[in-house]
Amino acid sequence: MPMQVFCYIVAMLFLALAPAASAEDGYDLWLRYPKAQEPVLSALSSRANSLVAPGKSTTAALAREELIKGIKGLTGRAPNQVSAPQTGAIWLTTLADSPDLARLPLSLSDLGPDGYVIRSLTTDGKSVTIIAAAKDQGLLYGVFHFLRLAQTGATLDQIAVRSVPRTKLRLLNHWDNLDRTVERGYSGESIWDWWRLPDWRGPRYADYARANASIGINGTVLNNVNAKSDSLTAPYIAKAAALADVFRPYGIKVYLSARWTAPMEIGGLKTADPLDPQVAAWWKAKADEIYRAIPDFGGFLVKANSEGQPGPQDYKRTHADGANMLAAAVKPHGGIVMWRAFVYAHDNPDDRAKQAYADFKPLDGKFADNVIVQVKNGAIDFQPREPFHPLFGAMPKTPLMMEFQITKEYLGQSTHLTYLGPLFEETLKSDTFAKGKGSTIAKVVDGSLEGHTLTGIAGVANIGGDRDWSGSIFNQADWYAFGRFAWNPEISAEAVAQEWAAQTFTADPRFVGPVVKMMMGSREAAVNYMTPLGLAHVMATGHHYGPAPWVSDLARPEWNPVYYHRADANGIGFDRTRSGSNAISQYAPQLARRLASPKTTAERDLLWFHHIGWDYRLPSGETLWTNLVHHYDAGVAYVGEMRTAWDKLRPYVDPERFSQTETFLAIQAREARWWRDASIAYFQTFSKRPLPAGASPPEHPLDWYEAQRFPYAPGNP
Ligand code: GCV
Repeated sequence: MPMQVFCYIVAMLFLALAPAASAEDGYDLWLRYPKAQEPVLSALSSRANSLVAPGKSTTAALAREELIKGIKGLTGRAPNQVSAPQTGAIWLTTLADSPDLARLPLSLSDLGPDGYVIRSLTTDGKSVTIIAAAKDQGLLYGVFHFLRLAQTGATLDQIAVRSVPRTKLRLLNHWDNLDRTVERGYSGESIWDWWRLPDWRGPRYADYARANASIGINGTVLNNVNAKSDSLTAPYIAKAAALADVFRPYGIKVYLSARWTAPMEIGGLKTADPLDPQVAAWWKAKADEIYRAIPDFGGFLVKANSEGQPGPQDYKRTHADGANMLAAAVKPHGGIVMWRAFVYAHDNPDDRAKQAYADFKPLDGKFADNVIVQVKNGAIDFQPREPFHPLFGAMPKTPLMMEFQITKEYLGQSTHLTYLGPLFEETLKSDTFAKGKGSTIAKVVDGSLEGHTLTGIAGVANIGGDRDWSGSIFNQADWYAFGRFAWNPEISAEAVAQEWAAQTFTADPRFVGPVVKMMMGSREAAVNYMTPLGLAHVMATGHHYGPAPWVSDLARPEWNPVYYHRADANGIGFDRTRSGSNAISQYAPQLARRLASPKTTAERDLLWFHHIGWDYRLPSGETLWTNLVHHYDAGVAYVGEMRTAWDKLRPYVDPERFSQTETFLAIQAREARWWRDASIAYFQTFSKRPLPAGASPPEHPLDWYEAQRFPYAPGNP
């Protein structure tokens, strides 16, 4: 036998016999179900050795299969499927499928369609674990909760969980375009293969739905809010319907962003005036057409009269006129309209942070009952830190939906490790004082403050075609946290980080402790090296990648970073008190009073609300200039600490995911330094103060930073 052939056969044999090495590329997210360690292994082996799961629906089958898959992965053995509860069984059922449940003290009646209970108890002398719900969807959520407990090493002996989501709409907003580009997407092309839909339904769609269901997400807006009318044509409705078919068993509804001028662009009408009967009839017929293809279609999301998008104001109508006309079209089918409050106009010279409130506050009480107004967490635009949007608490008669950005347009895009849990928590915990102390944003969005039942939270998705879905392993934590906060707006970011880290890597406390510590300080670090002390929107133009606080020549004043920081020889910051734009008057009087003085404004929001002199003394005794530089330094130092901490975690992480994170942290360290140096070089031209002792000078002169160009940075609109 010739040598080459012999070598080939040996190589083939070797490949065939070698254990299949499946690289940890992040595809499995937090649903990996690796072999459990003690004591979970023994607990699961004895408490999940058999399964009673009488449900017949597709969703009930998915719940059963997920449970089997999880237990098999965690214990090495699938549970036996049996027809009646026995000791060591998991009993996965609704009341309808197991009327015997009515005898048990489970209170299933007020669980709603999504809630569930998980209980260890003894019935007829048999010790079982019950996962019960009113509806099959609750079973699926309950299964994911049970597997989360097992994966995070929780004790499984005395489980007593009862969980009902606090919000009704838990939605991802995809800013995905029909050509598969993604606005502000940093994880590859869109996962929607529009071209090959509706025929080709790739396996990723079901995996996407499963991952979302595992964290309670129940809806997805498929297309960019900067919408094209084509999304509403028959071929694209058929494509959306194909996705809806895949998502339905997982409890995920499909929604579409609607372009306001669609009746003109694809309907042949001469106007898109919401009060024109022909326009209303066109939308009604369009809604009927969509519901014929997608009977459980969720409804429309609309960006109107904002950043060049058309809207009802083009016809001298209000946002309520527009929203209500669309709402009437979907109402007979049970649909809703999510109308965005992200508006600011090129011909309005007022502070951009005030404009949405000015437009929407007078409309309180004027929206139809199937309209929810979607408000970004802050009044400008998803900055590393913004005080909460003043509309929260100011529209008691209108349901308001929170909009967070999961994709990190302004927080380091795909490579910076900036865990967003603390941002979600900080916003949701903020007190609007709308009805006195304790009127938190969590209570506004879960409807409890004003008694609304149409409630929701939306997140601009960070999901794309990358194998790891989100552009980096740690960005998955933001998707995960979003789902967990949408389910319960009062959950803790730290607890969520612990859950995520334990499931995504290992539940070993020697890993979870340090990694959660890293994650918890990471967003503050980005605030420090990008926009400390309440600065905002000093990013480069267009792609928003990197610092450019010097930009001052763009067509609209509010597109320029100089508009936001207002640095001059006297100081820095945007005066939003009565001597300035008076944006503080849009907050409840109790809060507005506090914001009126720099002394009573939280330091983290100082320059958002006040123009402060360079030599102003902060409570620490430092001058503003010194403190500003120290914040930049603290941000850079934190990234260095994360690198050291990560390096020590090497023994707990597979090489693939370890090295991606290691490399991305190195990028972050380089870019944090760039942010710090560029900002200091620029602001020093105004402060004219020396750097505080010990602070290193910027690596390059200011003009070097100003000359940087990145024409191909990803995510550009
Ligand atoms: C979808 C910011 C982003 C835009 C985005 C817009 C919005 O301005 O930079 O890309 O457009 O917000 O939320 O509508």
